[in-house]
Amino acid sequence: MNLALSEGEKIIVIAGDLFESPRIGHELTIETVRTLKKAKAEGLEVIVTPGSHDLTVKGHGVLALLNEVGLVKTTDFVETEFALKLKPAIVENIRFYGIPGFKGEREIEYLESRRIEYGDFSGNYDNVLIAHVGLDIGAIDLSKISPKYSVIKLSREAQKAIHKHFKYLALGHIHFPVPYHEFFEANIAYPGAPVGRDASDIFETYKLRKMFNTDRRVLHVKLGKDIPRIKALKNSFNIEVDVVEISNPSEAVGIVKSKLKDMAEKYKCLIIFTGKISFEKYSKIRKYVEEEARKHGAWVHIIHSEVSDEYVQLLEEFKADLTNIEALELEAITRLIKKFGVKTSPQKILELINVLGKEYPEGIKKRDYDEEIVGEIIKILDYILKGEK
Ligand SMILES: [Mn+2]
Repeated sequence: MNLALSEGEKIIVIAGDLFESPRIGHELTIETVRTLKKAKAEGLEVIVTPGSHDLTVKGHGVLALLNEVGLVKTTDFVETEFALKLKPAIVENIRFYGIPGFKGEREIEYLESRRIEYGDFSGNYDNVLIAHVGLDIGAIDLSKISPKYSVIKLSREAQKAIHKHFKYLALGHIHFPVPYHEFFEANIAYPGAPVGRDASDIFETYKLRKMFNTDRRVLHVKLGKDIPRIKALKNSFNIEVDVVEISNPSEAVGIVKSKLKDMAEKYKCLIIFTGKISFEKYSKIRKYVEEEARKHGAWVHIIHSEVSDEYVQLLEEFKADLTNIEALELEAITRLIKKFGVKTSPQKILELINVLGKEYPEGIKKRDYDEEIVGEIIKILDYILKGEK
């Protein structure tokens, strides 16, 4: 809001996933209403196209509520058997069409097969397409940023069909800024998430600052006669991130303390790698480190793996998150098998849990898969019951 006002602009576009889920709690709803009321009082219009996280099957999420009371304008859509029909939201001389993010990424299918009905392009309007979709726009190889980003390159025909009508494509869904430059001319771009939603995004913020020498942002888009001119309004959004590797347990608290002491921003985030420490010691220092973070009002994310080459090259964050969960599970299992006197290794029990937690892959018959899983479980149980280590 403030960044828009500082540029003298009156329209804010949110390209989806304003919220983590379509049904948020009352606290956040009230806070959002308050913020949007202020925006309205300042003369700001907020246009929102729902993202995959904002949508419910029947479209009754909190975004619909905000639209109903006039605090935002959501772009409308109807899915028919053959097509996605869009109804625009019009503000001043701009007509906004919006492609929402569906579960299972149907939106990209609609774009590629050109089964989107936009309706009206007449009159003296600039047409803008807001799209919550994972598109490869050629500016950067997103698979190198994180494997969580799956993007698809549209065929030339599909691209042509869009750019024929639209002066600009405001994209959402990808949390990394693409392109990440400060000034550029383009008819398509991802601003990226201003803050983000999880440890992986916080780590991306760190990488963005250290390796790309830039920051999180919103985009200021000037629709001129030709290709729009874009300026990145960079901002820390009050978030400070640091990364540290601890290789000696006795240094852990001291290092964390000194790192946190130097942080000046309101939201302090520290990502800690502990892969060089044995698992037993790791679970001990974790408690002390978390205690220290609480004292500083900071958020810490401890990853029990080593800082790898990948990290230097842009670390693949999901893997790190998962090893962390496994580490916590192992800790719990170790305690339980001691308590119950089970004679097996914690790794075997973890293996069992992982097999039981497998999801049905697509295109496989449930029954066949069940049989396969039962077979695997019997094998592991057999191993455990025979008391082998
Ligand atoms: Mn999304």
